[in-house]
Amino acid sequence: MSSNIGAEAQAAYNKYLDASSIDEKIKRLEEFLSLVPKHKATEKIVALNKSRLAKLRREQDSEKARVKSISKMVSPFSIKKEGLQVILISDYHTPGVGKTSLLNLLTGAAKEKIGKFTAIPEIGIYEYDKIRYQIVDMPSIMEGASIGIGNGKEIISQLRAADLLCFCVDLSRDYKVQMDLLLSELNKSYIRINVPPPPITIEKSGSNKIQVFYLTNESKENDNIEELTERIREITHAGGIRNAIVRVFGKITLDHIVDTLNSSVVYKKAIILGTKGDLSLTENTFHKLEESYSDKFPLIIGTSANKKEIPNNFGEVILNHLKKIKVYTMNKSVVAEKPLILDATDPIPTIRDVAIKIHHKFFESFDYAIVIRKDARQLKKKVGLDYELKENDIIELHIK
Ligand SMILES: Nc1nc2c(ncn2[C@@H]2O[C@H](COP(=O)(O)OP(=O)(O)O)[C@@H](O)[C@H]2O)c(=O)[nH]1
Ligand SMILES: [Mg+2]
Repeated sequence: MSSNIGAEAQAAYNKYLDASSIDEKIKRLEEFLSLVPKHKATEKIVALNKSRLAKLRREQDSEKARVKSISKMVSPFSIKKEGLQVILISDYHTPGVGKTSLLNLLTGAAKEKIGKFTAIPEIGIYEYDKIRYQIVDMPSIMEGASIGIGNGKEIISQLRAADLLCFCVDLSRDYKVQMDLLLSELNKSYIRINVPPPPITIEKSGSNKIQVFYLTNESKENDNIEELTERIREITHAGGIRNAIVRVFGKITLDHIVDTLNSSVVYKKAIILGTKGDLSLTENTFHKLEESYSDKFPLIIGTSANKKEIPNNFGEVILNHLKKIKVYTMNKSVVAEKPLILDATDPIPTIRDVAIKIHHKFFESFDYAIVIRKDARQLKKKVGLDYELKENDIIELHIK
């Protein structure tokens, strides 16, 4: 480069030539352009390097856009939910407990992943009675998953969306070690298993105090109500809420109050699937597993992927366990092939739920519904929005 650009500018230019990254190049070139004396003799050099700088900036922008689009790419851990989501989980161990084998047995998916370590979820669709169950085979849960070990955060955030968790327990190993790890990591991640949400609500209010109401007879049977009310006030206050209406509907513990204040807490239904039931002595282990956990887990099933053993009505079993029922809609006397799944827990589902679920217009312009119930005295009935539904009802909605 010509000598009339000055030593400082020359030094900056040399650094630009040596720079390896775009950011560094841009920085050095900007430096050079600010140092170089602007006169006729340097005109061209300045223009040339301004142009270089502009190009580098464009490159920098497109690089930034690329990085951004990568970070926006859907993570393999964020699973698009389809049908009822059933997630298989287990502790980390080699060889594995048999999750992928179960996934394959139910859905035919991921055969090539059996016996291999999988770092991301494998997914398959299991269909029973025209109901689709999305079976998710999660990577194993390691000790410390709740603080992020082994993609723990990603795994656990998915569990929060599940309709059902299946604790897969290898019956040829110590079942307690496996159960303890899963229960402990989930509990630390604020996932409560097979317990209903506590009978208490805490609602922020405008008033300048924490008011506590006991709204049912059962709630009035809590020990020492005066002291409990004081504790509720203290805990709610410590949780950062100064003005609230607290409603108590049943017997509660102090942990219930803490959980109610913590919006991260979720309540999930879970079952246990004992695996490798074909191996020796596993029958004995299965009975012990049942004895130890039947209080907490109302459904414990023994399986063997190798012998293709899993209840052949597995779909029905889990639908019942989830306390859901299926009903069918009918349009111009044609019954839909696919059922509609409704929550059969309190309150009992009605025509209103079906109307809302299908389309809001059915609810807004509702006139009447025809319900066909095969084992009822009156096969066909004309009913209103409040009519309570039963499993396998066939429903035709009529709008005004
Ligand atoms: N004997 C027996 N072995 C099984 C069974 N299911 C899985 N395995 C074996 O256990 C190992 C781990 O199985 P895999 O399904 O990959 O477990 P994952 O790591 O939990 O997904 C493999 O070698 C399987 O062949 C079973 O029902 N019986
Ligand atoms: Mg696997």
